[in-house]
Order: sequence, then structure tokens, then C-alpha cells
Amino acid sequence: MDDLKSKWLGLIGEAADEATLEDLRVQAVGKKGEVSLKMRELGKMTPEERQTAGPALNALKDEINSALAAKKTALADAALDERLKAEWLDVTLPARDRRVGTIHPVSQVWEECTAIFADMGFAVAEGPQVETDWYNFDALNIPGHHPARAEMDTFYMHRAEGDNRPPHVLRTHTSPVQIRAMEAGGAPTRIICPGRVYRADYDQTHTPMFHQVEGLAIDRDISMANLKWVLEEFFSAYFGTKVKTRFRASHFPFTEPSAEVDIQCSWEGGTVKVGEGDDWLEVLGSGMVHPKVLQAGGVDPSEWQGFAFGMGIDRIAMLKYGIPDLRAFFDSDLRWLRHYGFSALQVPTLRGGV
Ligand code: 2U9
Repeated sequence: MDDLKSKWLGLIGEAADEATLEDLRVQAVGKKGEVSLKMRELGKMTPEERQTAGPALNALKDEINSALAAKKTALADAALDERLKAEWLDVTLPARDRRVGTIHPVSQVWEECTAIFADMGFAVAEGPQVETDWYNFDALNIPGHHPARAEMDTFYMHRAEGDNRPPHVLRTHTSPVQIRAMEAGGAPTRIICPGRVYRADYDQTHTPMFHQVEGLAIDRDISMANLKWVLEEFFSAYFGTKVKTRFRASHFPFTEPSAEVDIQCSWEGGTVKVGEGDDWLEVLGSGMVHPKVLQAGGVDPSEWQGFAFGMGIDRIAMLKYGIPDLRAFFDSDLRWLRHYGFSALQVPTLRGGV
């Protein structure tokens, strides 16, 4: 028995890792281990022999189990010491750079416009950016020979020879969305259509892709007076100060009568201030929807009438933030955004600071 004891306690003492220790446990006190086999032999012994061998084997088993547990703890402690020695952290290293981003000013203004018009009961309508020339031109009273088609510097989609589908264009305004909305929902209606539009033009105040928000209100007795109220409400909310508007007679194929709308402003030292002074700044086009356009949208012009307007989101964003070159919106980086006061992770400010 003493031989057994010194053999197993010796081996346990020398074990270098947990796997060896587990092997030793199985070989010594496992089901078919040496000590367990010896215990099975107790049955063959005389009662006298059993009386001394039984307790001695039990004591040996307990001692081996205790030695296994103690060695296991010692091995774990040693492993932890090794790790603590090997792994360390230099808390004096500089921190990693944070990735910064911000919601683009045009997106902020887009959302702000949507929120202001929503307050006045306008729902948002959206539509495709690739349109048929019927929705983009004909339905808006701009037939094939009309000079406005050429003026709009339209991007035409490529058509393979033998492709008989109607010509498709990148929409030059969001007006086709209103035609589709009238077709789908009829009258009365009150919608705005914010979205991307495309024209082949590039200079300080034009980019080939820009953003518009157009509005349409149709009912039985809508007038230009309603249009003026809606626009003054909008500009006052957007610029955060009472803004007067001036309507000048104009011409668009899709509205009759038509008006270009200016907002009150002042020029001081080369910067424009909206809502004060004696100057005027042109910001949008508008008018009463032409009967032919109502008809194209499936709305009966003898029963319904309405106003429509269109403005450039980028343009009113430039005005609010004093940005002189439209191109800066689309090929600039965060340094430029910070210069104009757009901080990282800024969320759009809705009306009333909501
Ligand atoms: C329907 C009927 C009429 C929308 C209108 C304008 C006048 C206009 C320009 C402003 C600056 C485009 O972004 S811009 O270059 N827009 O002058 N837009 S009336 O008239 C509509 C629209 C849809 C069914």
C-alpha cells in the first residue's frame, strides 16, 4: 500500500500539465484504475484481511484525489503567473482615431423641408429617377418640339438598336412624381416630392445631379393666395424669421398663370441675409397647374384646380449656410463640413428644435 501511495503521489507531484494530471487520475482512481481494481479484490479477501485493507484503500483513494486537486490548483496558478508575465498593456500609448461622420447638409435640409411641409399637411411622394419621356415631358405639357426639352439639358438613356421601348431619361425635375401621384390617388391631394434630379450642367451654381423639392395641392377652390401663404410659412420656418415673398409673372409650360418667387433679403459685405432689407432673391418657380397637366394625371380640370411649386434644395441650403459654390457639396470632405459648422454626428434640427 505504501508503494502504491509513494508511486502515485510521486507521479502527481511531477505532472507538468493538466492533461498529464487527468491521465494519472484515470490510471489511479478511474473506473479501471489501479486503486479501483485493488478495491474490487476486497471481495476475495478474508474478513480479517478486508478489515485492514478496506480502510487503507479508501484512505489512499482520498489522498490521491486530494493530491490531484492540489496539483490542479498549483498548475492553474502557475499558468496564470506565466500569462501575467507574458501579457501586458502599455496604457501610455495614444488612443486609436475615432471614425467621424456627419449627416450631409443637403440631407439635413431635405429632412427639414419635409418636416415643415408635413406640419402643413403635405405628404411625401417618391418616384423613379429614370423616367419615360412621357412622364418627364409630355404629361407636363412639354411636347417634342418644345424648347424647354432642349433647355433642360437632358441625359438620355442609351437604347440598343431595335429596342422599341419609349425613350427613357434621367428625370430633369421631380414633377413626374406628381403626375404618378395624381394617377394613383386622384384629387384632392397635397404632396411634396423631394428627390434627386439630373441636368447636363456644371458651374458655380449648377451640378449635373441636384436636389429639388416640389409641391402640389389640388382641391376644388385652391388659389394663388393659398400658394403665397404656404410659401411664406415655409420660408419663415426654414430661416427662423418672418420672410416676405414677392411674386413676379413668369412662364412655365406646366403652370398657368406662373410666377417666379423672390424672398426678402439684404446684402451686407457680400453676404446675404434673408428676412430683412429691401432686396429680393429669386428662390423658386410656381403657378396654378395647367389644365392639360391635370388631365394627363387623370384629374378633371373642370372640377379641380391646384397650385404647384418647385425649388432647389441645394440652393436653399447654400443660402442658409452661406456656401458660395454648389460644387463644394459634392466633392468636399469633413474639413469643409466643419468649416461651415457641421459637427460630426450632428442630427437634423427639425422645426421648433424637435
Ligand atoms: C405638376 C404640375 C406642375 C412645378 C414647378 C417650377 C415652377 C420651377 C424650378 C425651380 C428651381 C426647378 O430646381 S429648379 O431649377 N422649378 O420653376 N416647378 S412650377 O410644377 C408642377 C409640377 C408638377 C404635376
